[in-house]
Amino acid sequence: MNTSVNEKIRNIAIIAHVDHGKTTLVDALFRQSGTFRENQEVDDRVMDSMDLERERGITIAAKNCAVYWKDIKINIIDTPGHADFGGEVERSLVMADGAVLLVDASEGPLPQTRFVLKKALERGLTIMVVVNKIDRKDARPQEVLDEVYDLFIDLEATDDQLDFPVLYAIGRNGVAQHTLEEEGTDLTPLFDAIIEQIPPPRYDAAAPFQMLVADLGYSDFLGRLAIGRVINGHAKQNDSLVCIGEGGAVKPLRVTRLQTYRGPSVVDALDAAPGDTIVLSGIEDVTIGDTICTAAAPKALPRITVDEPTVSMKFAINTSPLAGREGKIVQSRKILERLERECLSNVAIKVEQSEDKDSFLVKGRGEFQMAILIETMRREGYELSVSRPAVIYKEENGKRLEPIERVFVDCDETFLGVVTEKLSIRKGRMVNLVNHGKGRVRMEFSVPSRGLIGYRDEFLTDTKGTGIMNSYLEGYEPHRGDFPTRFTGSLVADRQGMGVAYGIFHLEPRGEMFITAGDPVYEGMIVGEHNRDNDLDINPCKEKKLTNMRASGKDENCVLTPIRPMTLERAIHFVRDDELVEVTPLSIRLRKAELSATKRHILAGQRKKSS
Ligand SMILES: Nc1nc2c(ncn2[C@@H]2O[C@H](COP(=O)(O)OP(=O)(O)OP(=O)(O)O)[C@@H](O)[C@H]2O)c(=O)[nH]1
Ligand SMILES: [Mg+2]
Repeated sequence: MNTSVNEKIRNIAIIAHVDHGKTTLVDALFRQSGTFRENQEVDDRVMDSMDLERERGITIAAKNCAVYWKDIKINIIDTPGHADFGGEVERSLVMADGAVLLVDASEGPLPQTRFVLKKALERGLTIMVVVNKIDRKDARPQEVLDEVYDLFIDLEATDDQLDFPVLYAIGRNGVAQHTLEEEGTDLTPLFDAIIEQIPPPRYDAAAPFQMLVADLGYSDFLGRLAIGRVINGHAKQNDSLVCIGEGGAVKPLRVTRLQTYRGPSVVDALDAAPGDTIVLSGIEDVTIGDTICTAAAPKALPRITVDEPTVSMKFAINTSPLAGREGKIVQSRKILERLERECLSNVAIKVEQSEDKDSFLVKGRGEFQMAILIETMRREGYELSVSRPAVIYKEENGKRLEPIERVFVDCDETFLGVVTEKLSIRKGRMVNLVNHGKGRVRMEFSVPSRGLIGYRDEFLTDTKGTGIMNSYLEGYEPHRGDFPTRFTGSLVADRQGMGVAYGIFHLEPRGEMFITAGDPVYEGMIVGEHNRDNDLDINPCKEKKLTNMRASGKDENCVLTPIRPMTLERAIHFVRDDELVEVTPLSIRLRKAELSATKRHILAGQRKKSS
């Protein structure tokens, strides 16, 4: 092998726990490298370009971009910090030679810091640590840095890896500095450190063109785009190449267009150079992990592997009596096609046909990732029904093992009791408790993943929005036994019709209502949460009987309690195993899987008998 380096390029991924300031830092890198015209109006968090990313204020998909510093091109991948999108980080690290690990100067390393750092160390990347947000009033940068060292040691970093460069930054102000004492003025120290510390890409100068596809895109003009890093060699427009798919199938392709990154967008490239990240068009049938190379030397690179999915949900056609009224796309074949398309570009998602023809088992990294996929689909016009997320068990020596998470809780000590109680009902065990004596406690639990589904919302309510909870997948353990997913029953409509103020008003004492006057209902639809633990069939369409002796105005006096909007996430967490969420572009409804009250009663009777 004739190893050379491409001094003109650096490839970095920016990695961190959620909200530690990755995307904001990329904004500043753009601004200070002259990516934008002077006076150009640019939004905050440019890289969060998807609608849902902007609405939620979080990064969902890892994205490439590039800046120039002193004639050197720095390819940057802005990655998501939410654990459910961890697959995106794993996928993007194959394009990088180094990683900038951001750590919030107040929060310190958190579970996803651990996950992303572990993945980066495993790939042998050179790591730079940036203690970010040192402007926070509660910043404790020195302590945080110590915690980062501890984390490296805990992850068995080599001596070389432990010798990481450190910078302190206020990403939002575009400032980085080497020490806490100095007063930084801009990001020059960070740019320089990237150029000096991150190794330039290495390649085999004698090898022909070879590229690893790490992402897919789509353009109306160019069709499917294969995005990835050039490992060796060069390529030009019109070159005839081949793509090696999973299993070794070789497909020919002609390069119709070559592009590389400049700022957040792409520009045409005459030549794809080794080490650079390129966007290649000319092949429709390509997936992440494929190798694109020359026909003369068709050698596949190792495929991209990511961690296994941990939760699954059933996606099926919408079979409610209201099906097909609000969505454009309703057929199961279309739903399957859409899900298969998702699998192409979303490496952490897998789809399987389930036993019945009309439903599919979708597997992913967490219920939030699932909710984002469902939300994306409903915005595209799909209607479907989805089940409660279930964790994926493992079988080992005939024993059923379940995923266990290590949960870190930081909350006011007054909530210690309620948090501990709720987690122990869910078969969680406390493993550590630290009371700093300042009114706040830090607790550590080991909890089955299935106990955490839907618990986050409750946790926030229980701690009055002030608690912080983080977790990571610790491993698998023997099943810890059953516990109820919900301690309340459902209020179930017993007929088709429309919610009436009078009827709903008189049901309010029974529990929290999900519908209001004028909302359509059907038999088997869940219209509220029952205060008791059993389901109750009720009639929300009931009208006041009109009598001749009508006291004026009395029947209009039903002032309904305002309902909390039913969000997709709340719905997914609410439903039990015998219930479904009906999703359309306009509505989120809850329903019993079996709509007929009679059939449900027969089923319940049978269950009682057999138990
Ligand atoms: N105080 C302070 N806040 C910052 C700084 N940088 C970013 N923030 C804030 O931190 C929040 C999260 O910023 P993002 O850039 O979206 O964080 P992120 O790491 O990209 O988040 P994900 O991609 O969702 O993991 C935003 O409200 C920012 O305004 C900083 O230097 N100081
Ligand atoms: Mg981000």
